[in-house]
Amino acid sequence: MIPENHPRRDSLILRDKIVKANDSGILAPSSLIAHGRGETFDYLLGERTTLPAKRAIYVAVATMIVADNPVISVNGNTTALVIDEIIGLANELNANIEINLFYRTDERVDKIEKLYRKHGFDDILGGNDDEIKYLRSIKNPRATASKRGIYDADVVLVPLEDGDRAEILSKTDKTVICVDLNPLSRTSRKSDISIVDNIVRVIPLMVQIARDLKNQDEEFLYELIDSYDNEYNLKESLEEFKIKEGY
Ligand code: PTJ
Repeated sequence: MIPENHPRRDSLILRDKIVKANDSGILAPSSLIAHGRGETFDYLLGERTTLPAKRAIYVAVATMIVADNPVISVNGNTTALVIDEIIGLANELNANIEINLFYRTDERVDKIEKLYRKHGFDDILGGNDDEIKYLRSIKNPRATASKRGIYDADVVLVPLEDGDRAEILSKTDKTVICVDLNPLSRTSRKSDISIVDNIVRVIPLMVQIARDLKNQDEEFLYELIDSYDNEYNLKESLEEFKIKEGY
């Protein structure tokens, strides 16, 4: 039981979600380490959505709205932290959701698939029975993708992705959007739109922004997309880590 007035209550609630998800068998053992790393970056960032993160989020949503087949890739951590919000975003954007695990086992895939169904999302891709293809014919487990999902997608949202896969995806002509609290990671550096923020703040904000941007002209959305410079935005994201007095 986490006391209501605990100064780190929100952070402890997230830890609790991760611990429970781990007990349920949907996480890889190193997921807890990955979460801890994310926690540290978030602490240094001041646990807030920065201006560059907001800019990247707007561009990411606009890109997904104008896409033909936007796909949201999900792993254990993302599922543990924001399953309902991911489903909300997929519904808002008419996007597919694909299970894509770094430490893939049939058992974990099966459990995650069942969890999405239990939360009301049935057409989940990347399951054990799905048709799998290799991206750009690269015979590497990190290059596998669902034929109807990432393989065919023009835009892929990859929260908490590992560097190998981000690198392989960046070699395709797909637009890669990542959510990663580490602005120096290979994933952040290889993606086309890098959102340096916590997934628990990003996905709900994306849902809100999607509701707004869906009513805008395509011309406006393309202006947003074309004026965006990810390298510049990443530099600005890094600047936000300057530890300020009074933290
Ligand atoms: O479920 P699986 O098998 O696909 O495995 C998932 C993990 C996350 C274990 C796997 O992809 C992995 O090992 O990832 P890495 O290489 O540790 O990278 C995860 C990145 O996500 C790191 O840069 C973390 O800082 C970042 N991160 C962790 N938690 C969050 C986060 N970024 C945004 N929001 C978070 N809550």
